[in-house]
Amino acid sequence: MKERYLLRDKKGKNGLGAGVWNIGPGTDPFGGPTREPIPILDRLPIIAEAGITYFEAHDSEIPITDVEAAKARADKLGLKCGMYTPSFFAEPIFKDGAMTSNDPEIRKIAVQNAKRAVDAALVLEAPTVVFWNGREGFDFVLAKNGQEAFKRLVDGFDQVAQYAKERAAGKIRLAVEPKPNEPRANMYLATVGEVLYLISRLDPAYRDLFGVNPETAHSRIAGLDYLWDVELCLEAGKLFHIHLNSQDGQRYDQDLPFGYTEPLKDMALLVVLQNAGYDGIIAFDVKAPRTDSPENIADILTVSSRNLVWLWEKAWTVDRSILERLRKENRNTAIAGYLGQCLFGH
Ligand code: GLT
Ligand code: MN
Repeated sequence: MKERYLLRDKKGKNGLGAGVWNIGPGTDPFGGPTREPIPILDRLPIIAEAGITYFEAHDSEIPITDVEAAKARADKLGLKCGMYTPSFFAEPIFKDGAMTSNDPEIRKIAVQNAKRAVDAALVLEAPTVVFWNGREGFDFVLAKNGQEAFKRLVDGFDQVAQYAKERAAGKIRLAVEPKPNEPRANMYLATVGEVLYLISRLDPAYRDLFGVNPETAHSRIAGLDYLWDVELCLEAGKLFHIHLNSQDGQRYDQDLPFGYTEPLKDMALLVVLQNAGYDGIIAFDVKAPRTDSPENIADILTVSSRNLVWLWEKAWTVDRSILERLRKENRNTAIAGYLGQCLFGH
């Protein structure tokens, strides 16, 4: 097997993570698969072979009935589960929201699924359960009472936290992943700021359990700067996990390879993570494009990994005292130039 990618001198977990969905069959909203779907557990060796240390999965991909088998397969490959997540976005029942559905029965099912995800994460020994806001939102004004919907989120997450605290205290943390739109026109928990606000509204007994899983492309889709979003999470002590990828402007969610569109900003982001001593998992949320052939399906992972390792090394070359001096001298353009110098190696 190929060597695993590791981030030199990173605190804590220094292997890289990727989702089993990252190497899907190549569908998009306008076209069916361009590749034979690979059975989920058969994706694990591909992910391991690509040099990844941590795999991530949804309950729809590795349901509770399959977690033992998945764990055994992963153990043999030396892979660990980095995060597990309930899929609230694919099931027709959650078409108008899971925890924020107007139907109390559906909200109950959402909370049950979330609790089951905690159980599955325990078996997989995943340190984090992520909640992505896929269907929580609205396409039509007044289809939901927004204030009520927010209270439902608070209530739902409090229930999940209570369960996680009882079942898995000290083993599992919960992280919410914001996104502003797609698949809904308007999504609740659209930004890091909203997620932090949500956490501030949770029962004080559970606030410590909750953090954020920011995704660089999601900030970009919102027209926000992902570096600031990550800094905000760090300032709040809430950076529990991170999804890296690239995004070519404000359009549909592309899940491009990390390092592809904004390498200078990506390097700066890594400077911030290094300075903060971030010790959690750095994972990719990328998507093998439908134009890639089956034999090259892992390119999306290896390209992202190599870019990350290279940029991580470049980030270490950034002399913090030079940055500090230029800040003091109020030389903003010179800072941009210095980062370019580090990036381009001159
Ligand atoms: C989905 C979404 C991602 C989330 C995944 C976890 S699902 O692919 O686009 O950003 O991280 O639920
Ligand atoms: Mn993501």
